[in-house]
Amino acid sequence: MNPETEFPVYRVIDQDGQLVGERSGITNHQLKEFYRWLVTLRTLDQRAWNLQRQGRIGTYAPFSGQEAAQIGVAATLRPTDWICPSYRDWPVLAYLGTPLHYPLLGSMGHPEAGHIPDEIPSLPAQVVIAAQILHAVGLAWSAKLQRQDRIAVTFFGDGATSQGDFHEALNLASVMKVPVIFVAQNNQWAISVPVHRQMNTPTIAQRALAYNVEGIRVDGNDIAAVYQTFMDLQKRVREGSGPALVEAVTYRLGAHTTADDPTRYRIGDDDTPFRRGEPVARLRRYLENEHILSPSDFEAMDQDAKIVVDKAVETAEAYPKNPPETIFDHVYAELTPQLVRQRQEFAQHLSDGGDIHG
Ligand SMILES: Cc1ncc(C[n+]2csc(CCOP(=O)(O)OP(=O)(O)O)c2C)c(N)n1
Ligand SMILES: [Mg+2]
Repeated sequence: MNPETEFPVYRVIDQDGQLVGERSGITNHQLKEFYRWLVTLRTLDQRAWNLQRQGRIGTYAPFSGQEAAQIGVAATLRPTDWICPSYRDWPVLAYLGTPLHYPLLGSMGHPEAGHIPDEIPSLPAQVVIAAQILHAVGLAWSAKLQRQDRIAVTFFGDGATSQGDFHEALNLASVMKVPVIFVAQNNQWAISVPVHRQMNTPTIAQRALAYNVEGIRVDGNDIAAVYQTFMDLQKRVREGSGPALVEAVTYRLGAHTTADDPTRYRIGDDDTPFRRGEPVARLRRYLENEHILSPSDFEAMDQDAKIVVDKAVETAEAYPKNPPETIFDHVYAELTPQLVRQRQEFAQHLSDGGDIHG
């Protein structure tokens, strides 16, 4: 088997904004709305980075470069579908209705960010790599047993596919034939480890074969390709075709988190095809080439994005500061006696003038 030919990357719009595949079922209006989302989220992500550098928020995991791989999926789902996201998947949650200040709250130590609004059936953003993949299988299995018309979709990274949880999840999902879609965002890096150093297969999609699951590779920087793939796939999975694994080939444009310095390990990647093919510039080129949006439309959308993001920052910063000792409060539903003691000691330490570092 030649994985590169068995699992070709499905693409509709190339990095120069030229149509290289068939555009089907996606209107100009939808593309304009997608562009608005991409620009809004990119603006938010860049602002969050700056806020961290100014000391106004804590550690933050940027998602720039991965917006299309997420929005293109979210746009095909129903409001009842389960979402099991990771820490880098705020675009999915935002598209489904989570207010834009949530990712900022999360980096300011506010527990509210862990409580996605109730009307969105999503688990909190998972930081334990790959854990949410198994949760998605459980949720999809439960939906199947209860004959509910809903599917589960889980998002994770290339690094997560090297975890045992990923393999257990694919195996169980296949055996039980549950309605779950696994979305591996292959952003080429697991912190500082490039994808070829952590797996000995050229694609993630081919791993599906071992579990008798459908495997698909799509250009995750091409929102039209992602959307078209998922319009078709979610319908089949809903109708009972069984689980599927999608590898969205993308690129992490920024650092792993604000605590990371990629210039120490990512040498000379400024001119990679991935960088040039990033989703916002690519869709813009296409909309320009096809005269779907004019320069003044782009200008207006940039301005709108800035206003929306300013508002999100204002909302997040208006929250009262969270007392540091509340870090204990959400470990369990009720504090254990040991945690009660630690909480008291910590609060005392702070009121005696100690800092949060001990
Ligand atoms: C079980 C577990 N092991 C290790 C870590 C530390 N860690 C945090 S992010 C990360 C890399 C994840 O890479 P990938 O799955 O590709 O996701 P990405 O960050 O690229 O979105 C690791 C190893 C963790 N959070 N959980
Ligand atoms: Mg990765």
